[in-house]
Amino acid sequence: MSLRFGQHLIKPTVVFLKSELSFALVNRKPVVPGHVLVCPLRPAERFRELRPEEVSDLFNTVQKVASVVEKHFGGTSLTISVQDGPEAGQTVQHVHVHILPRRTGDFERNDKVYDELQDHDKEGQDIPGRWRSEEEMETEAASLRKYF
Ligand code: AMW
Repeated sequence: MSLRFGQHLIKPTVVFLKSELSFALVNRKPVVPGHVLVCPLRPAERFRELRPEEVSDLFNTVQKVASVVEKHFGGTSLTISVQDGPEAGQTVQHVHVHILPRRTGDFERNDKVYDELQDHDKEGQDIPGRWRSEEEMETEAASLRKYF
């Protein structure tokens, strides 16, 4: 069964973890290798709308997923980020936590990752020709699913 991610319908084949109240999916336009997303199952738009048990499940899931993607993608640090509202760069109207494995020298200036997060899915950037193939996303999801 497909899962809703804001305005998108997400195939189960690109989802690699489902908990009681959250799910994790691979990204169609990752900023770095291993850039994945964790969302509440309920399509709440803003972080403030989440119930305490949803916040708890979401961040417990983030912690598990973050450890796995850091290891799997050979990172040595992580950027964990929420763009909460359009002025903060949110384009999908469904709370989601970005998890990005980081390593030395991945950006010329370390905080440039935040510029990239702002820009990578803006109009003009987020076009089908720049998305990963479904096959690539499914292969990545399958290899991450094995950790859970
Ligand atoms: W936001 O700018 O709303 O904080 O981030 C939305 C994220 O969701 C981006 O990283 C974007 O690449 C990703 N994304 C959007 N639609 C899909 C989709 N259908 N499948 C996977 N990732 C998606």
